[in-house]
Amino acid sequence: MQEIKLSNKSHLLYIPDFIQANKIPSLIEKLKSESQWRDDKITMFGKTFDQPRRVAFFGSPEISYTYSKIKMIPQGWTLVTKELTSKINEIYGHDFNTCLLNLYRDGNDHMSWHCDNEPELGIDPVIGSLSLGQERDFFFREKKNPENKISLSLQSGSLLLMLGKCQSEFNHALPKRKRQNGERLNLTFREVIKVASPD
Ligand SMILES: O=C(O)CCC(=O)C(=O)O
Repeated sequence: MQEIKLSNKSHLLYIPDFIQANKIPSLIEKLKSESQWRDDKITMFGKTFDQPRRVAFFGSPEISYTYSKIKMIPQGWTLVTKELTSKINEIYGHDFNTCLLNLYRDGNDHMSWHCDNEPELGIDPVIGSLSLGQERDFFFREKKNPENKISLSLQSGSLLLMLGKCQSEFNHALPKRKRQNGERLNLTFREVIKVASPD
């Protein structure tokens, strides 16, 4: 386990081998086949684009989460998403109650700069992020000083925990990569503390 300090109030825990290597291929297949994948559109600067990844969202039915301006209604837990969430909660003492899957089909799929600061997550949310498949670069950039950039490489089977003020002080992104062109599955774990309004 590696602790990475981003600032006095923001740090990361990186656990490179959270999932044993020989378990990863069947886990990826199970997660892919049991997910109800969404291909959403995003609007930026008045133009509409295909979201550059596929997503699926798991949690209890009363929870909804508005992410990238898209309201996500969870499909019920599958055994595997429930077990992974419970395992992380037990080991690291969190209360994650949702799991968002991001499927990056190739190096062209990506995640733009953002932070996870939606009101449903409360103040200073902890975010867990499990990576399976293609290793990809992952960046943090300080909001008040964008020159301060930290780069990690997220290996298959690794778990990253973003702690403290990571979401208020930093943005993060998973850039396009020509040389990291394989498929990658990412699971992000959040505790949604407020049930969103029905509209
Ligand atoms: O795919 C990743 O590692 C990043 C996912 C992410 O930033 C998010 O879901 O908010």
